[in-house]
Amino acid sequence: MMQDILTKEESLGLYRKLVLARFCEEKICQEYFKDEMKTPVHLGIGGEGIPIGVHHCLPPSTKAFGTYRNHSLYLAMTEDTDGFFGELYGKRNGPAKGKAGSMHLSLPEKNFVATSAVVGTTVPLALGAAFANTYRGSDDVVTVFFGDGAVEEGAFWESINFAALRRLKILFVCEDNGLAIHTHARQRRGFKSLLNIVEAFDFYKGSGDGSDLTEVIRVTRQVTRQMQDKPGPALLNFTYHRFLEHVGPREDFDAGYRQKPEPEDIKRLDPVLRFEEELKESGLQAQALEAIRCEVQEKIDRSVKTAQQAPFPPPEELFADVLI
Ligand SMILES: Cc1ncc(C[n+]2csc(CCOP(=O)(O)OP(=O)(O)O)c2C)c(N)n1
Ligand SMILES: [Mg+2]
Repeated sequence: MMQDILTKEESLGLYRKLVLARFCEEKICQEYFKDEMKTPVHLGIGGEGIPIGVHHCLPPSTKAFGTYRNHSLYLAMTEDTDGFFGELYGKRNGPAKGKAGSMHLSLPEKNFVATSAVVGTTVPLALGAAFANTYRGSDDVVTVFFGDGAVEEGAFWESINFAALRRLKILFVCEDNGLAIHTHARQRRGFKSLLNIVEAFDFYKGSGDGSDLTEVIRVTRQVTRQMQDKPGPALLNFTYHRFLEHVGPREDFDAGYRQKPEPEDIKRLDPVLRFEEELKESGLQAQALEAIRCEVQEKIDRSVKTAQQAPFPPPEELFADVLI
């Protein structure tokens, strides 16, 4: 039950973040065809509950790393819609002054350290940050989000090994949609259970339905408590349904590699509808939720206008802030 683990204030804050992430991506879908956003977009519709829920359970000093499917994490950690859309439009008011685009969003001053288009690549970076914490005697946790495709990268297993060896306080979070582009996990993997293998490395572990924000929070709290009591790494695996194509704003069920969910399944697969249902069952008035939705939509519309009107970085700054 939601009320057993979340206060009313927390639930409303979480609903606001869910709606913020969802509405931002729906806005991208509406605007993308104008070809003003010069960036590929990997939309996370269906998976928003995972970064939002995990982030909710960790103290603000937690450094986070992620993938190119990073919008919900960025928004959960920063709520910075001006910077978000600025970056997507390639404008100077983006956190990377328009040079990163969607796939490399970061805001280190908010502990959102790095995301990348290269699969698995931020896993060893997060490991380094966790090692640095231990080295300095800091109690902070580091968290790294990655897709199930990253589990087939060598860097993932090397990182798991070192994290276990040094008992690092690092939380590995697999955002498991069962797909690497169009290829299902069963066509890619020579092993049966990721969680069982990782347990052999002496890890804390947890898993659940990532479409259920309350469950994400319950499982994450359990594991982070264990990490606090006796330092060590943990792996969380949350499943979810990717509603849209791998990259871009459309559905792609006509591509034939998977089936469109039945209408009666949508309520279960959609984390926003699911959380909304729970909020109503807990006695929250529909008007309170409507007020949040309106406020969030207005904020997003303002940020998109600001981004459209913002200047591009000037040509003389082409090589500024770039490592070459
Ligand atoms: C090292 C590397 N290999 C291959 C690719 C091409 N590629 C881009 S996304 C992707 C699938 C990754 O799937 P997953 O990690 O499950 O993330 P999802 O897109 O499902 O969120 C691949 C193979 C890449 N970007 N980087
Ligand atoms: Mg995947």
